[in-house]
Amino acid sequence: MYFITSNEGKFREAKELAAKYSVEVKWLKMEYIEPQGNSLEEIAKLSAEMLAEKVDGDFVIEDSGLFVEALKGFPGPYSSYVFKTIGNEGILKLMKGEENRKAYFKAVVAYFDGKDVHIFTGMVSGEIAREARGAGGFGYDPIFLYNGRTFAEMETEEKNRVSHRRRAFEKLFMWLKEKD
Ligand code: ITT
Repeated sequence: MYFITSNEGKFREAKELAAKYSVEVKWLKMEYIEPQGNSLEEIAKLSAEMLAEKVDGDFVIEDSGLFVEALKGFPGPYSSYVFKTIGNEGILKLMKGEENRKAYFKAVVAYFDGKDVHIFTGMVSGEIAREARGAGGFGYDPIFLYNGRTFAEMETEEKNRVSHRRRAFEKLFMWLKEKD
């Protein structure tokens, strides 16, 4: 199946996960205009419905985000824009002096089977680090602490064992297997 995304990091992780379920995921590198929505679920569903009009066959997309408790869930559905604008340094600045560092990543995978859109979600809880650390991963990984290390300090394989993306994609792959 095709994974439509402009984000190489997302694709790399999904491809590695898919291989464990003998699913082949191909990259359809494409940036699409995301519809407005209040939740990742809503945005993912609307995006998949929009893309279904343009793309032949089945495909998958993923909308994800970082939700910081002390910032009342910000950047949440706006994670992509916030990353491109203020980035990790901006989030660290907003969190300066804040003792509650709790945050979670959420991923919403929308699979279009040629007829209907199916939604699968995954989450991982962690904390916002005090400074950026690590050179791996992508996006907010250098500031997301999980068990004392940032996601950017882990190999893809290790991050894939616990990540929001893994949990969401695993649900999709299990569902596909059961359907066969
Ligand atoms: P597409 O919409 O083209 O798939 P995108 O990067 O714009 O790519 P989103 O709209 O889903 O993706 O935005 C998610 C944002 O959250 C984006 O800035 C990512 O870098 C970040 N993000 C998502 N998953 C992440 C992860 O596992 N680690 C670090 N940052 C992540």
